[in-house]
Amino acid sequence: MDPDRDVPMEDAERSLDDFDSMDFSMSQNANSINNNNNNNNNNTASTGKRTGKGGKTLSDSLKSATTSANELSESSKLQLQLQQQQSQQQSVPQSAIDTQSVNQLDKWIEQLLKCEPLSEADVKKLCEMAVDVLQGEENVQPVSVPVTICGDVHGQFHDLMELFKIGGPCPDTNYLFMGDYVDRGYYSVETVSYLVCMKVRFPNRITILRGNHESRQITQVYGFYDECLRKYGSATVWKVFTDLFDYFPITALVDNKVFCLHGGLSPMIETIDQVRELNRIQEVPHEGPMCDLLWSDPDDRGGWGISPRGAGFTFGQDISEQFNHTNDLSLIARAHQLVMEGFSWSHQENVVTIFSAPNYCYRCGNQAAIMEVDEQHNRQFLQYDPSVRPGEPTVTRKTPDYFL
Ligand SMILES: [Mn+2]
Repeated sequence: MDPDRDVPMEDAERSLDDFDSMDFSMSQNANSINNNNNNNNNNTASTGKRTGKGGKTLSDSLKSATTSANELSESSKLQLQLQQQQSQQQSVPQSAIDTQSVNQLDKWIEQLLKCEPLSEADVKKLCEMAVDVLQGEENVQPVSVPVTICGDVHGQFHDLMELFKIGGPCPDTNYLFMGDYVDRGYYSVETVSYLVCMKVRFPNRITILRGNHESRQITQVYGFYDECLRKYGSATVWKVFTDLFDYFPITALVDNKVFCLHGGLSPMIETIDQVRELNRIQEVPHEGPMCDLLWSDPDDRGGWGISPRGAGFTFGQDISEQFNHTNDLSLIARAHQLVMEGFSWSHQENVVTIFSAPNYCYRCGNQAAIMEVDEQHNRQFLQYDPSVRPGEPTVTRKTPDYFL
């Protein structure tokens, strides 16, 4: 049985009323303009690459400006050149990261690697940067091979570190995560902070899709909200992250052949183009195609079925075969269900489930896995066991079974 179905509807409606992504995205824009201005100043000062049209360096130009008889006109020219360079820089796409941001991100990543949460102010800054990156991505985000595809992480930060040991460090290895970074484990804050940092730092090397737990409603019940309150003393960090979750892409398409998403198929979606038409920038709805993509599960029974989770559907092999045929796909890769070996084939290899939280909830005894897809589209599964969590007592708390 799945306790996710027991979410109180009143909470859901209240949090939908609280939704104010317009305000948030407007403040992002204001901030990015400021950042760009800072960048220009920094780049001019630090990179030393600014040369005039005749190949003059800045100091050459300044020297000639002070010694030449045409002092005024030389310095005016220089000013004009600098202005032109600045206006050119302002047209650079926002995805280009400046030196200052790289240094800041590297500092945050170093802190998070020690499993130390970022300050509230830093989380706000990080999420502002992340909105700029994620709003440029698509509902069906294209991803190239080689890539390593990962399933649920659920706040098990030390096991996420183990994942990167097994799969290879990012950005040397490209990663695609299929959602459910928060809830259940004790380190949702550190886990989602780290993955979002990596996304902003290496936007073309890591893709982070949305899972059904990347939601205001679900996180109020399954741990992330409480963890934010405990670690920060207020709900601000929870608010900032859950506002960011609205921007996460909902599916990815690896080399036009492997369709990746958290849950599964929807009776309202026959083609991948129909996914592209959805408005994803919102809280995960209670029903409809976007809900189904994040909630559905494959099933041994054919056709569509009612999901025991209370959201999404179950879908049979006939549905998977038809979807893969219609869209010229070789595979649907998804997460969302605990599988004891960390991966599990279904529907005659039309669907694979990948689960990357070993010993889920610190008590399930399962292995975790990730799936490498190489340039020739060969697939290899890497399995791993839980890592040691230093200084933590053995868990005796009862956690409800969730995946049956
Ligand atoms: Mn899930």
